[in-house]
Amino acid sequence: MARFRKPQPAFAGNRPGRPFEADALIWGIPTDCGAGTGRLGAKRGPRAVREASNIWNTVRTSSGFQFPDHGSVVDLGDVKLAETGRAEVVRRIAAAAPPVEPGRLNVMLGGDHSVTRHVLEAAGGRWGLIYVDAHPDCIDAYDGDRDSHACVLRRLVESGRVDPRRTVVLGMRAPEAEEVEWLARHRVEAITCWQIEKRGIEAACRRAMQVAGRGRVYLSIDMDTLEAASVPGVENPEPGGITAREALWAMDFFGGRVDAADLVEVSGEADPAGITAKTAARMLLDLIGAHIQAKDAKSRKGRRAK
Ligand SMILES: [Mn+2]
Repeated sequence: MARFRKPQPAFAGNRPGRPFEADALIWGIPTDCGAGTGRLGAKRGPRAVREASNIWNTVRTSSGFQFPDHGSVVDLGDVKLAETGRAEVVRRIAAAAPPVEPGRLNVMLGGDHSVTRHVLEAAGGRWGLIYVDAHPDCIDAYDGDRDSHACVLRRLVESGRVDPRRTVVLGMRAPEAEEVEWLARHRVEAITCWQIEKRGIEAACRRAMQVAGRGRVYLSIDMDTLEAASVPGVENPEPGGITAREALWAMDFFGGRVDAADLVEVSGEADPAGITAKTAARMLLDLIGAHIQAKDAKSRKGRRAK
């Protein structure tokens, strides 16, 4: 049985290709199975972001780099999910998750943030984690639910899948008291929006990479990190976030440095002008473009050395 449903349309109009020769892989998990702390709609996120990625005439990054000419991006489509039952959703994610391989940026499109946990569990190993989110998602249970998107980081540290000493929350501004206490106890570093305002986005991103580096690094982007005005279509909008410009800068910085990434919590329903999906699409273009540019530069350097 095919594990993916063909994307309609594919991300950034990319042509179908052989996934195992691609520079970047995109795949979606259209579910709300861990949501419920705010508005719903994240299951329509992958489709909304793909549609938004197809509104430009040429596929380029914010700096003008046109990556389809330099590298290949393959969109595998969405994991086929049963409408009922979280256990079945988790099982299907585990069966479909493409392996993370060196040099091929693996990008998952959510879905609510709970899917990040299942993706990392499927990947195996131990990871450094850059968790870009207004909320640190480390309460023990939300309304009795330990698999809620509000508990992701805590479960990942408990299972050993991520190393708390190599984990950093970036763009935090609305933690619960219980979360502040948990972060301190596990010595998980959090860089708040106030610190980003003071030190600048570059220093914040460099610090995040310094914490998470030395080993494989996963970048998880909850769109609610951005200022609520630029992302009205998320489940829990939070005022006071980073600007879209800072978010794009961060994508350009991280694209050549991380092994796998996801972008979650775009609500396909609560996005009146489609601006949340458009911002997300632009962020992904910059992330993937930076990855391909870094790969290009590395191979040119390798050729010169011969
Ligand atoms: Mn989150």
